[in-house]
Amino acid sequence: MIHQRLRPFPDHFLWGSASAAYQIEGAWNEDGKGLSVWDVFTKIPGKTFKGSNGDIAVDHYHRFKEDVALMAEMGLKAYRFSVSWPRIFPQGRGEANESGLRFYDDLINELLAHDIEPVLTLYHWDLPQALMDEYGGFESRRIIEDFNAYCVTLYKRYGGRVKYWVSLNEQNYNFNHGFITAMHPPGVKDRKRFYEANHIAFLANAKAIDSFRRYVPDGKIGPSFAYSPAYPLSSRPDDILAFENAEEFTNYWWLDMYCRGTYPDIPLKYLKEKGWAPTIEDGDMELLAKGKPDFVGVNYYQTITYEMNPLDGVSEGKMNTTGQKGSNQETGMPGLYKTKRNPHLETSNWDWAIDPIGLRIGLRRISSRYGLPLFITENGLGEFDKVENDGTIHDDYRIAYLRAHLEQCRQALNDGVDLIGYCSWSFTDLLSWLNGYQKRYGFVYINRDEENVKDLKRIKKDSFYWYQNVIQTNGEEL
Ligand code: BGP
Repeated sequence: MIHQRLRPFPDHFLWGSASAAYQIEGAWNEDGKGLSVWDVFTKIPGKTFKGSNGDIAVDHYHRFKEDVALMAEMGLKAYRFSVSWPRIFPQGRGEANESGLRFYDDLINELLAHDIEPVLTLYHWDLPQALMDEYGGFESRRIIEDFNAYCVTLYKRYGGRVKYWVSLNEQNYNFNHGFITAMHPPGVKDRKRFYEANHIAFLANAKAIDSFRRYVPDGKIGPSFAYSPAYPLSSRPDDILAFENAEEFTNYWWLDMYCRGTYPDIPLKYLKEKGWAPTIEDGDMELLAKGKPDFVGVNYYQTITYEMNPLDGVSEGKMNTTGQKGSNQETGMPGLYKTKRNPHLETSNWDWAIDPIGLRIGLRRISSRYGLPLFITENGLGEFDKVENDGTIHDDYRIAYLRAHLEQCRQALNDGVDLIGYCSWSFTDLLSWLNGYQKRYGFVYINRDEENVKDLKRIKKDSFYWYQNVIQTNGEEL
């Protein structure tokens, strides 16, 4: 679709930026916070780049006022952050920790005082370790009640001040790594357990959304989905079939459940034959039907290209977590699909394809299929940054990336997608779960690396001033 004239971004477009508790807060054992699974997992040798962890992260817990002041200086309209569940319930359930609740009170008040709309993520992967020890986290249905009680606590406390809420962040990505590649906690490789736990997470998500309707009737809630739209490697029919497989198994399995409350038929039948389908108990489908969101949160970084994978084909491949370009390996599901490098796209140093048009394609696919408003809750470029001798940081590659993606957002809006906002990933540099601190995403540089916490000084990059102007001109000057 080529538009002759482009309408501008809507007036109340949420120009934002995002983060997650474990990646920025630090203060891992302060003021009554309990352990999360990431506090424990990152300490297992070999799990993260150079053994990096979020013990101190970028010390946002102690420096949030300075960080919010920078957001205000930039003119940010929205800030997406997550609440650490074990900061609120150190044991996962039981009595709430008042100091934890107060921290987010202060953060929310600080944002509102600067006219920044808080966008609160309920779950960005930091499950209380206590619940993992007690019943295996998402492998037990007990988590549905505990997660709901935690969410209701936050609804009651913040519901009057926070309008936008994200339920689960990237359930697809997090569970894939938790139960298939073993790169996230609980570090399991078992497809049956993957689909079972994932189903329980859907139930927890639906229950939390159902409760939201009672406690925050005027609010808006939706999950954030890690959407990598699938492409076929070529027009060969079996590559097209591989791409269809990938879209159904890696995307619609989640999106259909969130938006329609059902699993797509063809993957479900296949999984039943393999013995991997989740157990669906009486009442599950009724609860899942209550989980319909107000918007779909889209975390977009790249498209993924697929070709057919034989039955004895590849299933596991090493992922580039070092920034050594070209070290990423193919992966797939035998009999369904395998990933291929797209010959038409450039990649980052972490081998992520750079594909702005893919964002427009993805937004259109979701919009056409489900007819819901969309909110880009993450999009950004992880790269090495260099501080010049005079203290400046010229991240023109990041500006180019963000600009190109925002241009496609505008195209998508003109196509008819109801896009309500855009949160870049991320506001400050932060811990990249598996890739340490050298894979930087922020508008604001943080002076630290894996070995050395240094002074954690905040330095504005060129992209800071660029995005400031984008917001000021409501996207007219990209
Ligand atoms: C998403 C996560 C974020 C963030 C981002 C960048 O999957 O929701 O928390 O980390 O990706 O990924 P990475 O840090 O692996 O480069």
